[in-house]
Amino acid sequence: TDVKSYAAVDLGASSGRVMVGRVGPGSLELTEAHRFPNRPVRVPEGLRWDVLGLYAGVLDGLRAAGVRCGGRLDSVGIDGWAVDYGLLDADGALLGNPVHYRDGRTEGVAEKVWAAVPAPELYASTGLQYAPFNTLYQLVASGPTAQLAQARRLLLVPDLLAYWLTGEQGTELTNASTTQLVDPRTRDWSYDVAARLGIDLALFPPLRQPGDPAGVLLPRVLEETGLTGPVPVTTVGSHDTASAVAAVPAAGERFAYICTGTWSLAGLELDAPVLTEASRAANFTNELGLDGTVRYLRNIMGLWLLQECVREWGAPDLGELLRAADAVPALRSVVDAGDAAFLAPGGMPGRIARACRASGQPVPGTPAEITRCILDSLALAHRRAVAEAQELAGHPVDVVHVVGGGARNELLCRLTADACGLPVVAGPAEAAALGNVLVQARAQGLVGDRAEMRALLARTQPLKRYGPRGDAARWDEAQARLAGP
Ligand code: ADP
Ligand code: LRH
Repeated sequence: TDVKSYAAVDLGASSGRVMVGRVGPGSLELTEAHRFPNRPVRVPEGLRWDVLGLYAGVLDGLRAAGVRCGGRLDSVGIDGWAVDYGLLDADGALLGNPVHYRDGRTEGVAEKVWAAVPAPELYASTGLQYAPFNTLYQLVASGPTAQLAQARRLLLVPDLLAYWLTGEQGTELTNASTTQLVDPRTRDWSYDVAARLGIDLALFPPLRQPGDPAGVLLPRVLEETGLTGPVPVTTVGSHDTASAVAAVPAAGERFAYICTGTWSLAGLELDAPVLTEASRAANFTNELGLDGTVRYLRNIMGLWLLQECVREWGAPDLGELLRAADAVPALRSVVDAGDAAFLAPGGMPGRIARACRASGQPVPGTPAEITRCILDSLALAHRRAVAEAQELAGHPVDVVHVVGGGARNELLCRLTADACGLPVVAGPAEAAALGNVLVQARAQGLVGDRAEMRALLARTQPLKRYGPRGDAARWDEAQARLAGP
């Protein structure tokens, strides 16, 4: 038939999934083959990813995907969260468990880095926001470790899994752009920055681009998954947010997007980076997207705030919690959802309560009140990011697209429309997997350019629209409470 089957491996910070995408002329259908939790593990030396558990989940998922497709897949693509990596020794074996980006080892490292490369210069060269977990800071933090001394290769997490599946190594560009070691103007390594910080770029295998071939599944992998070979692996936008932005079902260019999952990543798709001092001060990042695009966005703590509370509350039903939060009066208390104080795991309800008290607002007590505070705060941060991105980039928008798991949260979408004062189009929730599938399909000639990919998504995926209501003044007043006395 002329319908092809693609497996998209998508590793989010809260769950991994293997999705099957079927693409034909003018058709696109996505189904879930397998989902598995992604839980950080704390060991005495710090917070780590269970990368072997994730790889086992990927193998289970490929098997499940094969079962749906008669054992035949036309290609596999892998995307995942940014910045983190595994180190390999001279034999190609993994050295230890990849460090979790929420681990505390980069505390105080930024000051050391900025002494060698002043922050404004670093921004002008790499376009990346300051975040303590950027790979650059992680590498400087691990500089003195025995593990780094032994390392001969560094593979970003999706590239590491691709290596285990195929035996081939590469560094995918969109995810490389999150290391803070890439120049967004040349879309190549920032050799000067790396040299001045003593970071050995030879650790990274050569850059590869979304759409490039990435090898074929190894015989042993075919055996374990029951798939019939050969199964090619295709390089996709391996940064999950790059894949998600590729799957924003927008028409034209006047749109903002918010990728809402564990994080909220709010911003614009641009043709060129914005490297101004004002942009740096506002902590906007210039990550790389498909086809020469730049993802100009801000990181907002996102549904992590809620995930952590829900974990602490013993995992109550999310739907019920959101209905109860809907009944709580709006904007009673808000916190700064961009604040790195919320980065580390643990004690989230207490941290939110303290932030409300410190800014002289009523302290939310019940789970419903805390949930409402989180969603109001996220919407407020969305409002600010969407407004500031337009201003800093000189790129006005008429609509906000909300994609990712948060697109399923109707209250969050409604509040975001109200806060931004713009219509919100919500969906698809599995945008990263869809962007992953479409880049594979495009590499095999089934779809055309980005505009065509987006038109196909808009035609085939269920989307929900929210019109803005209410008045901007209420949101301005809430924002003012966070500005301090
Ligand atoms: P990540 O890729 O970062 O792991 P996802 O994009 O999968 O995250 O989003 C996960 C979040 O989506 C959950 O924490 C939850 O808040 C939200 N979510 C998922 N399903 C629903 C739902 N049915 N209703 C409301 N929110 C949902
Ligand atoms: C979202 C994400 C985001 C990064 C963060 C570390 O999953 O990739 O784009 O900033 O994880």
